[in-house]
Amino acid sequence: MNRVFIIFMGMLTIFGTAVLAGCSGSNDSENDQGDTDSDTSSGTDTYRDTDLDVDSDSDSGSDSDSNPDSDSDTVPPTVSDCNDGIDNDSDGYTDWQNDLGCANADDDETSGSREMEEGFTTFDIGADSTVIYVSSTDGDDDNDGLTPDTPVKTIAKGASLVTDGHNDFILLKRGDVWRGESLGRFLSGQDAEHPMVIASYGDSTELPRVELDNNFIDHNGQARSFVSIVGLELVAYPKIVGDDNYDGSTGGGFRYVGGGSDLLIEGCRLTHCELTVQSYDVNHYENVEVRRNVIEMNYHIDTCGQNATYRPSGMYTSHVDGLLIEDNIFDHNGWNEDVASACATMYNHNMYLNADNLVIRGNIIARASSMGIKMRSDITGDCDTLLFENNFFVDGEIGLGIGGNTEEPGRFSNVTIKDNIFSQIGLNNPTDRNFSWMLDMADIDTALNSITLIQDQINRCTCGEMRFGSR
Ligand SMILES: [Ca+2]
Ligand SMILES: [Ca+2]
Ligand SMILES: [Ca+2]
Ligand SMILES: [Ca+2]
Repeated sequence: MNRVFIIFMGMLTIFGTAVLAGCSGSNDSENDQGDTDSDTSSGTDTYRDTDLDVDSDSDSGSDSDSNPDSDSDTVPPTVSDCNDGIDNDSDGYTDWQNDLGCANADDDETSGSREMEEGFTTFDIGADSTVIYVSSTDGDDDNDGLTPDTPVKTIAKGASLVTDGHNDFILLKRGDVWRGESLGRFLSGQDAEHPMVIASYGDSTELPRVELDNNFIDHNGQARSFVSIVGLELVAYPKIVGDDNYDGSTGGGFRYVGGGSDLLIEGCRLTHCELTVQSYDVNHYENVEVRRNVIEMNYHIDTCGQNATYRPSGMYTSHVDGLLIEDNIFDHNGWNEDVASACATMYNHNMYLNADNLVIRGNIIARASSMGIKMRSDITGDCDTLLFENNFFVDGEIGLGIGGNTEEPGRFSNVTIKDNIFSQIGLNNPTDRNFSWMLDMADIDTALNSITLIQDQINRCTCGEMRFGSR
C-alpha cells in the first residue's frame, strides 16, 4: 500500500499545483460521445493493439535491510510476525520477504481475508503446492528453482516447472529485471481458493520488472482460470522513448481474449501496457478483479487527426460478468505528448468497458485522452448492474460516459453513480474538442430511468457539466 500511496500523494501534488482553468463550454455539435467506432463490443472482436510504455523507473525503494539506519529519525518498526526472522506459522517461509501471508512487515504470516490484510490479497502455500523461484541476477536455468538459493533464471523456465491446474507459485525476485519474456497462454490454477500465482520474493522493495515486447499473457482465444498476478512491474519497452528498440507501436500487456474465471491482477504497475479482458467465441470471462494497480501511459503512434486506426486505452473489456476495478490509478492513457504523432483522440480512454455486475470504486482516474471511463454496448439488455462509487476523476474531456454510438434501447440497466468527485474535467483539453463534461449519458433513455445518481449521494464536480439524453 505504501507504494501506491506514495504515487497517490505525488499525483495529488501535481494536481494541487494545477490552476483551475480550461472549464470551457461543451457544445460541440458533433458526435461527441467519444466514439463512433465500428469495432463492436461483442465477443468476437478482433485483437486490439496493446501498447507500451514510457517511464522506466521503478518504485521508490526504501531501505529494507534488517538493521535500521542509525541516522534515521523515524521510529524503528515494531517487531511483529512478518519482520522477526522467525517462521511463525511453520509453513517454511519467513517474514515478508518470503511469506505470502504477509500483507506488510507489521502483519502476521498467515493469510486472512482482505479485510484482515489491509485490503491486500495474501496467500498460504498449499501442502501440495510447488513454489518456483526465479531470479535474473542469481538464477540459472539448470537449477531446480525450488529454493531462493537455487532459482532459475528465466520466467519461461519457471513456468515450465509448475503444473497446469495446480495451486502452484512462481515467485520473481524483487528488484530483478527481465526483458523480452512472455508466457503465452500460460496456465490455470486449481480453483478459486487455490489459484496459480505469480508474485515476488526477496529483500528489495523494488517490484520485479518485466520489460515486454509482447503480451505477458495472451489467452489467444482459449480459457484460463484461477490465476493471480500480484506485485509485478510490466513495461512495454518499444514504447519507452529513447529505448534502443523504441518504435512507439509494438509491445504488450495482458491480452485476456478468450475466457475463464477468477482472474486477479493486483498491485502491479503497467506502463505503456494495455489490459484487455474480452470474451471470445464460446468462451466467457467471469469474476475478474483488477485491484491496486497503476495503469498508465498507454499510447500508440499515428493517432493524430482523430485517427481511429489505433485505439490505445489503459483497460478494455468486452462481455465480462463480474468485474471489480478497485483502488487503482489510471493515468494518462491514450496519448503521449512526448511523441509527436501520439495524439489524444475521441477513441482513446483510461477505461473502455463492457460488463455486467461491474463495480468500479476507489480509483483515481486521471488525464484520459477522452473519457476516464467509457461504457460501451450496442445490444439491448447487455450491461446490467453497474456501480461507480467513490472514484476521483480529474482532467480528460469526459469523466464517465455511458451510451452513445448506437440507439438500441435498454443497453444499460441498474446503474448507480454515487460519491464520486469529478475535478477539472477538460483542464488540458488534449483532443481540442473543448469538452468538459463530468457525465455524458447519451441515447440511453431506458437506462436513465434506472440510474441512481444524485439523491442522497454526493457527486461533486469542480468543473464541467453533465449532459443527459439523446444527441
Ligand atoms: Ca516471522
Ligand atoms: Ca511462515
Ligand atoms: Ca497476514
Ligand atoms: Ca504463511
